[in-house]
Parts: sequence; structure tokens; C-alpha cells
Amino acid sequence: MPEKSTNQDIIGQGGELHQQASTPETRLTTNHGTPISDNQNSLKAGPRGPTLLEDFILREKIQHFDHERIPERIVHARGSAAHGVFELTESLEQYTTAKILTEVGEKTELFARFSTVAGGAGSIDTPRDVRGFAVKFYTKEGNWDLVGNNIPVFFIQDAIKFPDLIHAVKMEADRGYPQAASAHDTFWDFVGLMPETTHTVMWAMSDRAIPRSLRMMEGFGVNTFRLVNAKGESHFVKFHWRPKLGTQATCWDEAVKIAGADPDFHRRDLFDAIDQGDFPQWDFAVQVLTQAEADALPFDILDATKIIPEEIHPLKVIGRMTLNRNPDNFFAETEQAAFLPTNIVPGIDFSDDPLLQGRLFSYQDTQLSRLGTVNFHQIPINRAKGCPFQNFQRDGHMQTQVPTGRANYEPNSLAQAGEDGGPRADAKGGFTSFREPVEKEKVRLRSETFADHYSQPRLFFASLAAPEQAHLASAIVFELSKVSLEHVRNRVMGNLRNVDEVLAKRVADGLGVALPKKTPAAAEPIDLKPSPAVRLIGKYPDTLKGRKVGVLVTDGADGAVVKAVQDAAKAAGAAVEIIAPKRGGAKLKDGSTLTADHQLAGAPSVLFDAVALVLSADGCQQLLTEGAAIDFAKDAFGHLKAIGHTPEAQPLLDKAGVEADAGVIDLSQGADAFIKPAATRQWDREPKVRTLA
Ligand code: HDE
Repeated sequence: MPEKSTNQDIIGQGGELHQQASTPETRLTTNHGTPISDNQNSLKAGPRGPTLLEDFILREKIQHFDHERIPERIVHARGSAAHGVFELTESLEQYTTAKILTEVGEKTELFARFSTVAGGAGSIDTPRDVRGFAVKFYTKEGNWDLVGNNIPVFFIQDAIKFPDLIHAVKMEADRGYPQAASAHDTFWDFVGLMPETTHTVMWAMSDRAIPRSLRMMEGFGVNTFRLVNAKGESHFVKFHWRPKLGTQATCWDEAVKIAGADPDFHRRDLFDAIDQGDFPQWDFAVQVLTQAEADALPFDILDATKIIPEEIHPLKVIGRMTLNRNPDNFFAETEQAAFLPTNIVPGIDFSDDPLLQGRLFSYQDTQLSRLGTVNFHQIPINRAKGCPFQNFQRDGHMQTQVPTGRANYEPNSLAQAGEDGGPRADAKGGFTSFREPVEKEKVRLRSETFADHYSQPRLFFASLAAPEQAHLASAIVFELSKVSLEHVRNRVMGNLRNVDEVLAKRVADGLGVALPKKTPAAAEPIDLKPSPAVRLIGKYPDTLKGRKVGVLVTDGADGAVVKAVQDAAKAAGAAVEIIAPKRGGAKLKDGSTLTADHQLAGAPSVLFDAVALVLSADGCQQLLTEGAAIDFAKDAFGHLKAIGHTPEAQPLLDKAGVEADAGVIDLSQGADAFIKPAATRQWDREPKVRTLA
């Protein structure tokens, strides 16, 4: 073989592209700035000879690559984030000195990250799971991180149980599965043995745990915090986020299918919306309580397994969050973002909630192992941007700051000699803890006031709309059906009898087993007044805003109908995407070509909130032997979506088992008739398409 070759031959047509950069500003360099002449070929002893150890360019590039991954978050590993801004609309001056909560009109930059809890960083977006809802506000008084969830309660009452909870829900220790799923033995074993999990389990089995979009979730601070005013007085506070687009869930069968069709469904949805200027917004609201009001509640405000029903203490909306910028780099920002419940500002303080107290240790600690250094606060996404930060902490791995002068201790008197003495504590404006009296015996005890585990799950179930109750019961049946240990299933059902006998019976019937004995409750549940605010259905107005309509079009279809659907849906705030049997598009009746956004086989109807089938008679005929087309219609119907169609599409609808109802609209009536049903699910249809518990 001749020892002859030129780089040009090897690079081929891309050669010119590789050669372009030649100025110091544009050229490729090593990490230390040495210009690189060839990024395609390693240094070898002859064109066919061995690679030389001397090739520092190759070694640096490969070595950096080898170390690209950092440990993923032990929980909430899978997440998507965006930059945004918070604007205060109502001052809480009466309750707090925190500037972010008192300066009306002030805009504070923020970074919000949404996540699933159980799955790894590469897992799907749509499992049944609680979602993280973490917001880092870059305030003038330091970063304030409100690290919450999309469910207002938590599984456990004391932080010491957290590792057990998470071990139980994550992949089972020996087999390494299931990924991102709670439907397995160990999770339900833990649940059955820990009745305090019942309330959050009910929320996690509800439609809240299968959200349609990260933009359509409520958020909650979960733990009780304090607000402290200028007089040093404290009030308890719960924080809430309310999405402007309303809340929406997927159907369980839909969530499962989305997992295959688009594992990045939520991440894509958030990124695309922001990219297109459709900025998601949330109202920020608080429930503020005095000590006396807290004492009057029939449960303990320090117990994170309890909500404070809005009907008792209404929410006060005080501001708005807008997410308006996608991260420039996923790793640098979303992955390296370090949220810390200890990031708090003067005027906000912690309560004695034992879950929160444990969190105050955990997050700082986890960042050290994840980001590898005590200097993780210097990473741009974590840096306090709203104000300077300065102290006498020094050195450490990846120190990027270059402090000057001799002052690295305090007190010092270097200023007396004209040197820079460094920063000093601020007794007036600095953070001070609420002066709560706390002298007590040291004990490992759970307060009696934490003993009632069933009244609130009972309240939650009783407050849901009927379809939501059926989904919840069916979700428990689904999950317990995946549990192989009979005694585990029985224990869970025994606990459920304390929540609601009818629910427990529905679950037992759904499993096809006898109802086991009721488990004795630590405290007998009481009937609380229902709280309709916990519902999803009917809570927010129906809307197509932020939703997506998929229009399936075949050759020979009527372009005017397509346009009418597009116009009406867009006018109602939806995005519209065209699906055709082939990606190149459909040749319409008038001879023009309508470009498609998707090929039919790659765009099942689960990716859309409502669908329109604009088919010609011939086009429909061809689709009758196309499984993807039949599933498209069948699933849209099964997932309770509105289906607009041309009369020519009827044979396909028949084959797919689509029956006439208020959500199946003949588009010859005009596209507007399709818009109203498209803005909601057809709940009345559900009993026709699936058996629910
Ligand atoms: Fe977390 N949690 N958590 N958690 N949590 C973490 O911190 C922990 C809890 C929440 O987008 C970890 O940086 C303990 C409640 C969110 O980066 C870790 C306890 C709530 C996120 C940790 C809880 C949350 C985390 C893992 C029980 C709702 C993702 C990675 C005492 C209010 C933030 C990390 C992001 C992340 C510990 C309970 C929300 C290990 C010990 C309750 C949204 O520190």
C-alpha cells in the first residue's frame, strides 16, 4: 500500500469548511490557546502508522471528552429549564422585609428548572411521577431558591426517611429496573409500611402526575416557610405557582405512548414555546397565616404531608413569572444549576418542618459531590447576579476568582494602614433568623400532631371531579397490578380503607381480589370540608392556548379546509402542524403542494391536543390499510380529543372505531365548530373507550 495520502482526500467535500478559520478570533485552539492546524487527523508515524503519544491535541480533546459527564442528580436527574423574570405586583411589606416581595414593579431575573423525580437524566419525560418545580431568583439581596414540586405535599414527614423513600422508588437494587416508574414492589412495599405517604401517593396517582406540559403545571413550595417583617414579627407562608395556560394532564394510555413517540415531549414543548416567543407565565401566590391561625387548623402546619385548603386560607396573588429565554447550553446551565433551599434572603425564614430542616443540609452537600467543588457558586448559572458576593472564603478546587490583598480573615485592621480590609457583616441589613424560642429536651420523636395520615387523602379524593377519581383508582390498580407480592398489595388496600371504603373497594375490584382487612390507623381520620381547588377538571377555563392541533392531510385534499382549520386554531392560540403520509407533503386538490411538518408514521396523534383529518376520498382509501393512520384516529378518540374531519374521512373513522359524539366534528360545518371541543377533553366519551376502576 503506498504511503501517500493528503488530508484533502480524506476530508472530501467538507474540506473547505474545515479550512475556513484563520484569524486569531475565529481559529480553533487547544484549551490553552495553541492554534490547531488539523482537527481531523491525529499525529501518526506516517499516514498508516501508529498514533504518537506526543499528540497533545488528540490527548487533550479525548481526555476532556472522557470527563464530560458529571454525576447526575440522585433525584430529579431528568430536567428542563429556562431563564425568565419575576415581577412583583402586590407588596407583602406588612409581612416581610424581603425586597423581592416588597418592591412592586421590580423585575428580578430567574432560572426555573422542572424535573421528574425518579428517572435518570436520559429517561422519558412522561412517566407517572411528581415533577420538580425549582426557581432560582437572582435578587438584590442574594439568590433565593424556591425548590418546590408540582404537588403541594410530600411523601414523608421527616428528612431521615428520604434515602429510604428514594431507594424504594428508584430501580430495584439487584435488577436495575424499572426505570422512571413507581409501579413495582419496593415502592409499594415502602408505601404500605409508611401510612404517612398516603396523601402524596393519592396526588401521585392522580392526573397531576402525568402533566400535558411543564407549562401547564401548578407549583408549590410544599414546606411551610416564614415571612419576617421590619418589626421582627413572623407569619407562616406557603408559596404557590399558578400557570396562565391552566393545568392539563395527559391520559395514562397517552402518556405511555408519548414515551415512545417522543421521549423529550416536555423538554421539546418548553423549548419550542419559548423559541417561538410564546412565553409561559405563572402567577405567584401566597397563603399567609399567623401563629394563631396555624394553631387553629386541624393539622400541623409543620407537617409537609398536609395542604392548607385554599377554601380556608385563600391564595393572594402577588406577582408573575415569565420564562422568556432558553438556555444557551444545556450542560452549563440546566445541568450545572444548583438549587439550595438554604438560598434565602433577609425577610424570609425557615419553619421547623422536619423535612425542610433536613433539606437545609442535603442540597449543599449533594452539589459538592455532583459539581465537585465548594466553588460551585461561581459557575455562571449559580452566581449571585443581582448583587455582588464577597467574603473571606478562599481557594478550593476550580477557584475562578482572583482575590487581591492580604485580607483573608476577619476581623482585621489592615484598613488602618490603607490596605483593603475586605467586607464586614451588616447587623441591620444582613440575614437574621426569627427569634423563635426553642429550648426543649433532645428527643427522637414524631409529634402527636403529625399522627393523622388519612383525613387529608380523604379530603383530596372527595374533592376531585368524577373522572379524576376514576383515573386515580385506575392508576392504583395499574400500579398494584405490577406489584408481584400479594402481601404488599393487601397492605396498601388495607390502608386505603382508612381513606375511603369505596375507593378501596374499587381498587380491589379492579385487581379482581377480595378487599383485605382495614389497617388500624394511628389517628382516626375526620371528614374535612372538600376543597374543589385541588381539582384539575373545571378549575381553569378551557383553552387552546399553548396547545397543538395536528392536521392530517392526504393528496387530493381540499386546501381551503386545511386553511380554515389552521386559521381558526391559530386564532384560538394553538400551534398547528401538518402531517402527511410522506414528509414532502400532500398534493392538494388545486394542484399545489402543502409541505408537511411530519411524516404520518412519526407523528401519532398523542403528540397533539386535537386533530383534524382533511382527507380526499382517494387519500382516505389508501389510509385504510395504513396502521399509523388507523391508530392516529383511534388514539385521538381514545384519548378523548376532538376530531375534525372531512366527510371523505368517514371510512377511516369507521375502521378506527370512532363513533359520532360532540367531539367528532364534520368540518363541512365550518372549522369554528371544531375549536370549542378542541379546547378540552371529551370526558363523556371516556366510559365508551375504557374500563376504569
Ligand atoms: Fe429534594 N433534593 N429533597 N425535595 N428536590 C434534590 O438536590 C432532598 C424534597 C426538589 O432542579 C437534591 O440538587 C431531601 C421536597 C427539587 O436541580 C437532593 C428531601 C421537595 C429538586 C435533595 C427532599 C423537593 C430536588 C438532588 C427530604 C419539594 C431538583 C439534586 C428531606 C418541596 C432541583 C439536588 C433541580 C433535588 C434532597 C425533599 C424538591 C439530594 C433530603 C419536599 C425540585 O439534595
